[in-house]
Amino acid sequence: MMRPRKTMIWNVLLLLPYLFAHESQSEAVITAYNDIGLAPVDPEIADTVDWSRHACRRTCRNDAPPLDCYYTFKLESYETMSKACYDCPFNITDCFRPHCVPADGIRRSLLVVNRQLPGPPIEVCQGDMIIVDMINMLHSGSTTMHWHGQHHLVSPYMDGVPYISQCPIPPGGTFRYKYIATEGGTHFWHSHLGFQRGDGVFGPLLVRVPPAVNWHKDLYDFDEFTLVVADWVHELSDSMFLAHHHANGTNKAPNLLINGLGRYTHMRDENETLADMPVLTFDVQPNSRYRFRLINAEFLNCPIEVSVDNHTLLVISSDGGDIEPVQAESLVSYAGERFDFIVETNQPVDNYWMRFRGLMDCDERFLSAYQVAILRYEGAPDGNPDVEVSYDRVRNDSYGLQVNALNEGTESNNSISMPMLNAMDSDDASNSREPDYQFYISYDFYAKDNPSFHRKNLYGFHQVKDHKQRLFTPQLNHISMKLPSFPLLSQRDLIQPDQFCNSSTVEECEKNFCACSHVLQVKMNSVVELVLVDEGFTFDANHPFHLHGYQFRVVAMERVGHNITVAEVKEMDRRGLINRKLKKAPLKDTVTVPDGGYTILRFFADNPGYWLFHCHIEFHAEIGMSLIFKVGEHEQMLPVPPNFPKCGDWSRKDGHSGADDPVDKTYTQNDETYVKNLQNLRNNTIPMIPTIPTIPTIPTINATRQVPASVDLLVTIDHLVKLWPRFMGELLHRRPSSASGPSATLLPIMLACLVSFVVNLRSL
Ligand SMILES: [Cu+2]
Repeated sequence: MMRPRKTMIWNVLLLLPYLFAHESQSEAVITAYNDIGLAPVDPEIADTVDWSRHACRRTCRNDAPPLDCYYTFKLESYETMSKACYDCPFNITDCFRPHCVPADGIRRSLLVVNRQLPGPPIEVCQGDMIIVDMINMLHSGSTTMHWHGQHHLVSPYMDGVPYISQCPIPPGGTFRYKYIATEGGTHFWHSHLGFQRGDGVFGPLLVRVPPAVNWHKDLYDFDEFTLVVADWVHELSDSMFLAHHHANGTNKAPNLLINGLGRYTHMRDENETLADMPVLTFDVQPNSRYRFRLINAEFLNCPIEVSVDNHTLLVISSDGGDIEPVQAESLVSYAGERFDFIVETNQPVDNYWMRFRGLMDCDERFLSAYQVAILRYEGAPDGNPDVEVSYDRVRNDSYGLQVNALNEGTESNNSISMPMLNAMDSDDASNSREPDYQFYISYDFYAKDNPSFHRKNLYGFHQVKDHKQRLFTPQLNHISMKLPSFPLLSQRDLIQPDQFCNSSTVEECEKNFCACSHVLQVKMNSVVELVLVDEGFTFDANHPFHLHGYQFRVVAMERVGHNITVAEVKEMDRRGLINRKLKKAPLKDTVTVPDGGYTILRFFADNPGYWLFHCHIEFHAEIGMSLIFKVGEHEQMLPVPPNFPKCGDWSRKDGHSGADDPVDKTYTQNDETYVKNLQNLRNNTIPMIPTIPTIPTIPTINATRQVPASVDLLVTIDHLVKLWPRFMGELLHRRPSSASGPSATLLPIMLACLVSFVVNLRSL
């Protein structure tokens, strides 16, 4: 068994040749700026510096040394169209003032990093050290930041998942994230706590690679355009979540934002002047090739169809994994996915719409959410393209097919699904070795009494007066994730032997609601195959799945029908009806599964730790649509960094959450009241702090603990013995002033004790 230190040294040694074996070749244009961020940036100025001019945003050269890239992120509650926006949009330049978050012109509260939406871009070269001081300035609410697409082979504690890799950063707290940008490509950072991503806590994380390892460097001239797509609602997502889940609102987005900009309705000032909000505009030169890096930062079920009028998309990369280029008419991206495509400006000088069309919960059955940006050729007038734009659009299949179409797999002749694409990187253990493990992970929305939304016998799922009040629960293998109260990776010594569950340890979860810490364990360096099955009985839905710590190969994807069962997929596989495309299978970290179908993934488990696998729709992940891969044994996981923050449950009687009594420990002041309170606490004369339940074992539903009858019997005997002399005394020395007499008060008590005595004696 390899020791942690040895594993770390090996990881670093393996990384070195990858980072430094470069040879000089051609480069795409990246405008160089100044020297912000080569040293820690003072929090005082963090929300006024222009982070897009960070010194680490540069042309990546083969022989250049890596840089240390510093960022200061201040997370705050904020407001769109605030006083910082002055006359926006009636004076368009006001919309771009510092601290103005225009969004779509509709005022709402939101969360921002450095008073920007999206937050500051991180743009580095592969091998750079990224150092982010995350300052939580929320009044009430903790946070963590996840670096979606980075695997953290030597920094698993930096993955930013609450209760898995770290404790939430409390309000007022700061946490320094520090890791090497190892995975090249288009990624993003986002909060991994609650619905904060939906409220605005996200931003680009671009890791450019030097020419020697850039497969597609000759296909484009400019690499400066990023598209961050967000589904946008007009309230805080916490209240939207509560309203929807308690049958008082919708989970549908009315609008989309592209790089924080978008139109919704015409804006009107007090003089009844009309104006439109600004939309994102890309100024391009004719006859050039532009690489666009598309990031889907959405939080609801709103896949986005992207197209550019009169232009084709040359799709070259997804989730940082380069693919053999395919020409497409359009592409569809799901929450958490990234796509890089090249647009060649080979059309007459003009303005052209880039269209972003919401599908599924964003489509014409609901609120028809769509947004636009403008591709403006040099020499074209300022203004909108002449073409009217609406939610509807006409596909032009003579340009090529749609890539990654909604709920279509390899069975479709009208689209290019992920397994049809070929990876540029050579095959590896993940797709050339037989799998050591195969896990079926099935899901649907289930009619269950999930106690968060339905209480059996009070307002149970089948009991509520209106069918519309029924809340179906999405679950993986009929289990809802229940995260522990401490991070599994950094406080792994606290893990109890019976803490984890999976489908092999729970019973009757198809009928009942089950919630526990859902963990699938695999050995280091094993090949893992995941068969994801979207049963698709309840709704015609769609879920994108994201795996932390790894890239996987997408080896199969098919829609079989409107719905399907795991048994049917197993039978299809047994009969050889499932075709795994192993050779050159594309590498991704987020993938969709057709509703009523399956997607099959394979990964090589060489990154020890606890890694989350979850639906990237926040409303689903946050109510338990996730599970955890435990890769390797604890001693194979990297040692915990010194002084790493700790957290967890605490109660006075809870032995395992800390042997020391924190009340004793924190007592230092000579305060009389404090000492008295402390004594009272010890004498149990003031109410105890309520005991927080310890991590439940599996299954979680336990009957209320019964006091044994023998204990009750002893208590009753005790009462009788104590009451008897008093009863007899008062009976014998009856006082005339007492009208009712002792028997009137003591007799019922004595009788109750006798009845209790008999009952307890019988139940022994
Ligand atoms: Cu989902």
